[in-house]
Amino acid sequence: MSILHRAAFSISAARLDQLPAPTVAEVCFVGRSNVGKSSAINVLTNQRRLAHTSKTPGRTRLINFFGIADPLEPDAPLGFLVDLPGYGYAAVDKETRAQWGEVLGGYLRERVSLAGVVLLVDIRRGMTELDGRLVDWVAPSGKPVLVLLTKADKLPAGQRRIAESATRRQLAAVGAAHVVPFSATRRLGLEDATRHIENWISPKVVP
Ligand SMILES: Nc1nc2c(ncn2[C@@H]2O[C@H](COP(=O)(O)OP(=O)(O)OP(=O)(O)O)[C@@H](O)[C@H]2O)c(=O)[nH]1
Ligand SMILES: [Mg+2]
Repeated sequence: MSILHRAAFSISAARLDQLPAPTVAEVCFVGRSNVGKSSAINVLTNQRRLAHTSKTPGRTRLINFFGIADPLEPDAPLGFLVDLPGYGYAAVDKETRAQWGEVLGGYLRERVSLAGVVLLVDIRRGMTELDGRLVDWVAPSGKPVLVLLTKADKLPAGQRRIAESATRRQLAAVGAAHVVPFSATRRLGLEDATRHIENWISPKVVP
């Protein structure tokens, strides 16, 4: 069983000053609205409704923290999975969008407990300008990025591979990026993604 299956809701925050103290490793899920962030969290944690999913873009409006319980210390989590609101949602007014950009940018640049970033990109659409900007925010920190090419069930295998190599080329300048075609509905790429995220939260010590 994956340690990620032990995730449970901890807190929601609207602003950076409401986040828990940065004491344990955090893995955040970022990407455009409706790309499948909440669905990915649910399948990775093997829970159907841990993170709220919706057909309506812009559903996740708060920063939601899910704690991974430590079996030896039930009161102190081993780490957190963090579901962030999506960006690029046209129906959001300009001011809200600018505000959110600041919260997201601040979180990615300054959160000392951030161990790795899961960037979700719709496999049919590929990386957009906003996704590129996000990678640029993270890159200077040297933190690893796992790109999940979501909704891979919507493309035949050949096109999936083309999208995968195109994304790899776009990320060539980012040292620690790993690209995985992913489907929450078909559980595609699940093992690979799980291994990566587990290792960020609870690194395997290699002698
Ligand atoms: N076919 C298919 N649909 C998916 C997949 N993952 C998510 N979806 C669908 O895409 C829609 C959006 O999924 P969410 O997980 O809510 O997306 P989100 O990125 O959390 O969206 P916001 O919180 O609004 O930014 C829902 O209708 C999901 O059922 C997938 O792997 N395959
Ligand atoms: Mg969501």
